Amino acid sequence: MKLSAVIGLLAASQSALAIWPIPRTFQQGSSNTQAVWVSINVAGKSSPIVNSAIDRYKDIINKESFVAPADYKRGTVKTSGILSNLLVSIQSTDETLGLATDESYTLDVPVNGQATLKAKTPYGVVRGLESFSQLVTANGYTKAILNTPVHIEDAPFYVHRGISFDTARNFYSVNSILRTLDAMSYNKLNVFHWHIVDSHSWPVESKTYPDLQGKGAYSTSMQYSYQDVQRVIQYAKERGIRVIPEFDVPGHTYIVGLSKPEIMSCMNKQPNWDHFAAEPPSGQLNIAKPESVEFTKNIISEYTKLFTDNVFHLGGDEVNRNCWTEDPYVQQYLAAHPGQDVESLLVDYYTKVHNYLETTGKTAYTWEETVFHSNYVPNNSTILQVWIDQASVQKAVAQGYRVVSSSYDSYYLDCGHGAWLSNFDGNSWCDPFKSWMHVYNYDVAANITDPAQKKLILGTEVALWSEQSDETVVDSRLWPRAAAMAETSWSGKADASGHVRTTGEVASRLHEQRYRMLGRGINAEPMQPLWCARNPG
Ligand code: CP6
Repeated sequence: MKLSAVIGLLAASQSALAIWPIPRTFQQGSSNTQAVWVSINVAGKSSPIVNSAIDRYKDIINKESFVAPADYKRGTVKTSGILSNLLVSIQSTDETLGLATDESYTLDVPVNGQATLKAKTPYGVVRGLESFSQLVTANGYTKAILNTPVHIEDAPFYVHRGISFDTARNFYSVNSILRTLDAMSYNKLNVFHWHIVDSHSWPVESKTYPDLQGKGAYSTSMQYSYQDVQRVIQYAKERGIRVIPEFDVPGHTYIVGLSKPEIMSCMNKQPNWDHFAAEPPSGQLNIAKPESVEFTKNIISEYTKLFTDNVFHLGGDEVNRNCWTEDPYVQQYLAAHPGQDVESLLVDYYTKVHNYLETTGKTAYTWEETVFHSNYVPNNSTILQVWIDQASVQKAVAQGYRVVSSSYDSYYLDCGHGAWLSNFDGNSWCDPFKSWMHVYNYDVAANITDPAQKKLILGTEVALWSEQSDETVVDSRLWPRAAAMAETSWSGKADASGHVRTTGEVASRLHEQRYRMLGRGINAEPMQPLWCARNPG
């Protein structure tokens, strides 16, 4: 029998390892182990991250009596051993969270006795506990781990596995963000890219320019205080999730103009907004004014302190030239400065802003246009987030940049929800809806063969642009499609023997993960009739 056929059988049967995303390598046996009340203890040194993860997962495991839909008719399995305890150990208590964080772990569940979870760092424990929690299934009136002994050696394929989350077009409560972080941890995602401001609103507190949120938040309740942000960062950290903020400049900044009109160009042009911006309202920082650079530096100075991650996103997407070439101030400035033009002003702006970010010790993260649609050449430590097409990934690594892909064609989860502007024809280029299978099939490394170039691919992010979403729909917009990306980013496209997993092989396991998430309070949308899972094969 071909290996792919065997894997297909496994995926459709009850003996498949019930973990999403699937571990890189694992072996399992044919016994079952009773797991009535699971205690978890630490051997040797511990850390706050480890302790809080253990508390969390004890709760999840002992409260939850998850039974996969395919197992409803299984009945009670015979167990031949009893799990007495899970013993956790770490090599290092270092809680630094960043691109270099080691998330690997080894998990052993014997038929009888004590299970062990070994990791290099506290975050490996976080990932291993998630896997362990997914092994525990309801078994009649008790619980069991099936197919023991289980041996898992796991580590992520990509170091950067994230969600771009836009809280500017519509507002999300802190609670809905925390719930999203929980859901991310259930899928081993580790980057919350917080597209926190955009032209439509500025919900985050600014101590430097209080009017930014004073005039830019939708309401006094639709704001994130410093405390809120710190709570999100701490909650994320406990789940091994980095919070990377984006302050998108110089485009997508109409909202800044409400409090600082003197540094703006093409504010709110009507009715031909589309001559000046990708979506209304138009407005960009006036790059001919030194005050715009000063403003941006002050924003960077303030928020590099509030947001602790070592990476800081500076936007740079969808900059519109007409906004400046038709601005009377820019025209006057250029007339008085022969040899300069809008392109040189933009390079000058990016140079000053990126150089300033560097003085804070942080790494710049930026949309691909900063490099591909301007003459600016940032240094090679800059991380590019590409979204336009697959060729962008190839271009980025060929030029030596580290890259994260959010290809709109595969990873824009907002696509396919219809027009939101009265003058749209109803068929935007972002249609159609991206199914979980479409998301799963995307290969960020397609057509890249040079190992040195492959190494520059840091990972992937799905994007939830929020023109048509807020917390009322966030769970179903994100899940299970973000989980589909999570598996390809954690597990890679292929298994240990090189077989590229197909959507047909993984469907039932993702279906289970969707039910697991429902059980944990995440309203992930259905993938298929429940009947399919109850009548496998
Ligand atoms: N907002 C910002 C957006 C988009 C981008 N940046 C976007 C562009 C095209 C599509 C969907 C979203 N709404 N700030 C592009 C990076 Cl199809």
